Parts: sequence; structure tokens; C-alpha cells
Amino acid sequence: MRKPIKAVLVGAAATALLAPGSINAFAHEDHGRGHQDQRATTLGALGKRAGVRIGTAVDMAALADDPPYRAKAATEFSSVTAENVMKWEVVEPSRGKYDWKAADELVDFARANGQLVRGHTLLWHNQLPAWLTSGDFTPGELRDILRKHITDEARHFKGRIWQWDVVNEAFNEDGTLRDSIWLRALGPGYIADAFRWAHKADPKAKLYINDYNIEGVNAKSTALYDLVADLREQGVPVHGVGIQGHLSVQYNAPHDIAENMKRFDDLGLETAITEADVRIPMPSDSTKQEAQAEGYDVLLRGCLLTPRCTDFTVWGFTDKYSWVPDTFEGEGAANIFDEEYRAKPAYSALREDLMLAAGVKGRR
Ligand code: 9MR
Repeated sequence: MRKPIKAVLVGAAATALLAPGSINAFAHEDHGRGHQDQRATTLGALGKRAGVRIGTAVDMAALADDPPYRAKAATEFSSVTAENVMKWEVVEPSRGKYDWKAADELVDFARANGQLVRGHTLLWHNQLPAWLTSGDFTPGELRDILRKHITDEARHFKGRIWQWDVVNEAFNEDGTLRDSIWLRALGPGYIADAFRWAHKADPKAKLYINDYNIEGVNAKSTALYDLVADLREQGVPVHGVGIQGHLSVQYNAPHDIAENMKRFDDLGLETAITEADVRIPMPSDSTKQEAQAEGYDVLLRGCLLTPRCTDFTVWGFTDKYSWVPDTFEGEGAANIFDEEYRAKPAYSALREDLMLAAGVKGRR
């Protein structure tokens, strides 16, 4: 169970901040405060004081059709990630014909709200267009197709993307490289090539390798560590490691996350928690929600304890829209707000961590 980190706060500031109900009052509603005032207590605003961006993945259909969703996405977070609309099948549904509409809309939304954008993702084994997966391409052709795709997409968004997930989910759980159309055709060198092409197309973007089940020290995170250490030594432009953070209350939270992240930090790499959510076997109840809060708390603390950890992104913020029930039968409620946009204990846990971190390392 999460321990009362409140105890660490001392003095009048703590009394004011932690007056009974005050956190929940901030969390749930405006209570007549002005927009600015309300915004100053959001995760994004607290994160800025703590030196980290707090982001969310954005579902573009919800953003268009659901005003409360749009309002929260605009005010609660200081960065956004495209949940789906920058993926290959969406941006290049037929060969050489790009459709940037939805992705451009997200970038414009972010700019209008003073948010940075994480680009997701240039190279993955999933959500590839049919023309690519069912085309009978030679390795040489596939290499040209991949180079062109990465170059065109990174160039289209040049100057507008803060961090790119250049390579997504390249590893198996045992630390070997995943069998994908890229590995099969191009061999392991495809990873270095992808970073070089992306860097050439957008030299200022921070380039990340991103994966799941790499929160703690294990075979997969160690293989990824060895790879990025090797890439750095070769001068390949890889700047950061994205730790997705898809957890379940059924498994232990990764309590060695800070130790794991430190290894990457020591290499001079940035880190980020890029897709945090903590799923619950349904039905949800308050005990499970407390366990969920602990999962979020462990992930955020990992980031806050790591000097070069730049951001913490949740993979959606409301249980109303989530990939989890479609993927894990009988599980859901993985987000920090419920389906009616009411804050859950996880939300309060994140706020408390950020308040503490802002006090310790922020510029008040
Ligand atoms: O949340 C995304 C969901 O809407 C898509 O259907 C799914 C397709 O695989 O991808 C989800 O996002 C994934 C992300 O791009 C990479 N890491 C795992 C995420 C959850 O599956």
C-alpha cells in the first residue's frame, strides 16, 4: 500500500496544502476559482515546478466529439502524444500518399495550449499498412521504403516534435530482438539506421527507443541497455529511453525502477515514462484503486528520482476511452480519471508526488 508521503511535508505550507479534502477539492472541480488559478494546480503545472512535463496520449475522436475530454486534455497536461494518428497505417495508408490531417490537428491543438508533442512512432511492427505487410518486397526495397517513411514523416513535423519514439517495441521478453519484417529483411542494423535517418530529417528532435516491461531491471531492460550503450559508443543519435509503464494491479509494481533508470541516466541518456496506465481486474473497487495508485506512484517516483527523466505521460486519462478492455479480457479502469472524469486515488497520488518534488527541486 502507498505510504503517506504527506508525512514528509512539514510546516505551514503542508497544513495549507493538505487541509482535509483540499487535494480532492482541487482534483474534482473548480469551486469558483478562476481559470488561471485552476490551471496552476493541474498535473502539468505542478510538473513544471517539479521539472518534468506531464503528458497524455490523445484519442483524436474523443478530442473532436467530447467537450469535457477536450477541456481536460487542454488544461491538465503540459505535453501530448498521438495515441494512433502518427502511426504508419494512418499517415501512409497507400504507398507514397500521406494523410497528415489528424496528426496536424493534434500538433495545432498542442501549440494552442502551450504543450509539447511526443511523436509516436516512426518504426514499429504493428499498425503497418496492408500495402506494406502484404507487398512482396525485397530487402533492398524494404530498406528504401523504411528510409523514405522515416524521412518523410520526421521532415513533415520538423521543428514541431519534442521527442520522437523512433523505434518502438524492438525486443522480446528474453532480451532477443523481436522477429519483425524489419529484423528479418534488414538485420539488427535497422535500429541504428532508423535513428540516423530520423536525426537527419529533424536534427533538433530528441530521439527515443521505447518499450514495455522495461520498468525494472530484467533481461529485456538489460538488453535494451546494452543496445543503447553500444549505439552511443558508435555515435548513433539516440537520445532517450522511453519506458512505457503498462502495469496491472495483479503484478508487483516495479520497485527497482529508479535503479533501472539510473543506468540509462549514467549513460547520459534522457528517460521518460511514456505510456503509464495500471489496469484492474473488473469490477473495480476502492482497494484495487489504492493498489492502482501505488502503481502510478512508483512510476512517477522513478522519473522524479532520475535527473534526466524529462516527462511522465499517461496512456489516456479517462476510463471512458482506453485500449485495455479490448486487449485484456475482464480488465479495465486503468486510468487516473473514471468514466465521468472524476479523479481517482491515482490522480491524487501523482499530485502529491509532484508537490513534494516541486518543493525539493522546483523553482518556487
Ligand atoms: O492505444 C493504442 C490503441 O488504440 C491501438 O488500437 C493499439 C494498436 O496496437 O495501440 C495502442 O497503443 C499502443 C502503443 O502505440 C504502443 N505501446 C502499447 C500501446 C497499447 O497497446
